[in-house]
Amino acid sequence: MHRRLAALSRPHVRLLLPFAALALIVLVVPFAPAAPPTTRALTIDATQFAFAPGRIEVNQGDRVVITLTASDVVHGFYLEGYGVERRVTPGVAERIAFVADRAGKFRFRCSVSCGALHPFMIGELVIGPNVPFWRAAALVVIAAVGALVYLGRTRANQSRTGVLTEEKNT
Ligand SMILES: [Cu+2]
Repeated sequence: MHRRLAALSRPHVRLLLPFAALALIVLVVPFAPAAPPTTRALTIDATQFAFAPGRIEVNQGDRVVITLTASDVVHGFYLEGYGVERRVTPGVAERIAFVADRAGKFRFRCSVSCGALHPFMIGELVIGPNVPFWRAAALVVIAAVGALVYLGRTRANQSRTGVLTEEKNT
C-alpha cells in the first residue's frame, strides 16, 4: 500500500514542474515594455472643435504633465474620472499635472462653451495597466491550468487503479 502511494506521488511532482517553471519565468523575465513610472510631458492644443492630439496613451503610475494651449477662442479641459478642469485662453498656456494612478479609458472634453460643435469636442486618455498587474494575472491563469491538469490526471489515475483492483479481484 505504502509503495503504491510513493509511486503515485512521483509522476504528480513531474506533472507540476512545468507549471512551477512557467510561474517562475513570468515572475523573473522582464516584459517589454517594462516601463517604470515616468513623467510624461505632453502638449494639447484646443481649437474649434477638437483637441490635438485627440488621443493620449500613458502607463499607469506615470506623472502626466500637460501644457494646454488654445489657438482660436477660450476653451476648457475637463478630464473625466480625475476631476481635472482648466480654462485656457489663447496665448496663455496652462500647465496641468496629475498622476495617472487609475488604469482605463478616460474622456476629456471642452468645458467652456466655444461654439456650435462644442459638445463634440472630446478626446481620450488611455492609461495602460502596469506590468505587475499582468504578471499577477498570468500567475493566476497558470495556477488554475496547473490545478485543472493535476486534478484531471489524479482522477484518471484513480479510475485506472480502481479498474486494476477490480480485475485482480475477479
Ligand atoms: Cu471648446
